[in-house]
Amino acid sequence: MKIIIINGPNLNLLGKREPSVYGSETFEAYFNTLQSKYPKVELSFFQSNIEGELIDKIHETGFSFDGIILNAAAYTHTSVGIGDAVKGVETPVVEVHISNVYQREPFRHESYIAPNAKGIIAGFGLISYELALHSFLP
Ligand code: CA2
Repeated sequence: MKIIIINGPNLNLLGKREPSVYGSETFEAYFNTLQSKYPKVELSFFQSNIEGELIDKIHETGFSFDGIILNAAAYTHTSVGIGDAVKGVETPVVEVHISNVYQREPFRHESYIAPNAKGIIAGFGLISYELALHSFLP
């Protein structure tokens, strides 16, 4: 089973800034733990701060992978382009957020991805990614 985690803008700062909101673990460290916990899953990871690169990666993996776990970060709330990319591919996409976006500012309550997502997981810290992974397991 091939699953990719795609992270959007500023998530490269995880573990380095704002630990009260996003925790103190880097994503690379969390990803290594996740990979070793699920050795049968072919797990890959991509992060970009650039909207078009995120769209390209959704296109590149969206017809051959079994699942996309997408934290589009701030682009979740602004990007018609990423929303359209999610709609346009065959691979199911689970929208993930580390924080509970519904406890935060109203602009974070909107998502251009949610209408075409398989499901949404928010508010469980980095464990949100593992919960999303579970949704793809047999
Ligand atoms: O809770 C999430 O996962 C978010 O997708 C994170 C985004 C935010 O814009 C969304 O509303 C919710 C922000 C990611 C920024 O990540 C940082 C991590 C460490 C330090 C600074 C930013």
